[in-house]
Amino acid sequence: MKLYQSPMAPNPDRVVFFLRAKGKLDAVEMEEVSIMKGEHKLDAYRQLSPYSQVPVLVLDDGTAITESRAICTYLEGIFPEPNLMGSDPKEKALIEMWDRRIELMFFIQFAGWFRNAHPAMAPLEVPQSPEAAAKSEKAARSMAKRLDAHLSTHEFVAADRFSIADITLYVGCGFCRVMKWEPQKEHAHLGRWYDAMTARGFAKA
Ligand SMILES: N[C@@H](CCC(=O)N[C@@H](CS)C(=O)NCC(=O)O)C(=O)O
Repeated sequence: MKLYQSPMAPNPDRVVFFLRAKGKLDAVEMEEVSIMKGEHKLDAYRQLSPYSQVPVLVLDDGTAITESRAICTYLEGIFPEPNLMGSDPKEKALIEMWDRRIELMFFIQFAGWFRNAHPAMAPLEVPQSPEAAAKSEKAARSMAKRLDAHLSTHEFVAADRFSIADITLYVGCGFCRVMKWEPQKEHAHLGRWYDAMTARGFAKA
């Protein structure tokens, strides 16, 4: 099984951190794809990822799985411990609820800001739009505030325990540095939670 990933890119990091949290990083062969060199647009890579996105997990039978969360669902199935996606219907639903909220209302909003505003993204986001950047920035900042309020009464993002939802938020917060924004420094509860996540070590190379 091989994971095509790009260091520093947030979606691949979600999968790499998930594997590390499972203690299974060594079970998967890694291949680096340089987005900045356009390697994800080459024909051979498109055979695996038709929309030219990273990450992709290629199974030993050749099946290619894209979408970070779908890859994590597969990994959760084959490496069930420690459980990171819920162990009963209620937990599964709550963890998915928070993971999707974070992905849709924070992670993707931040990406919209970054892609439309950062000069390094100009070749990938054509044309960049200052209006789209401003709208996405506002949405990401507003969700950070909501997440801070949630974490003022919760130790973890979902289901009172460590889960994939914590990993998604952690990757998202860390990635915000590319726009010189650290929501975990701006919001005390987010900051407390972020430090606790750092101490768990799943983000350590
Ligand atoms: N929904 C996809 C998003 C994947 C994605 O957007 N990956 C970025 C890297 S973080 C990418 O491949 N960008 C290349 C491009 O936009 O050309 C997932 O969850 O895996």
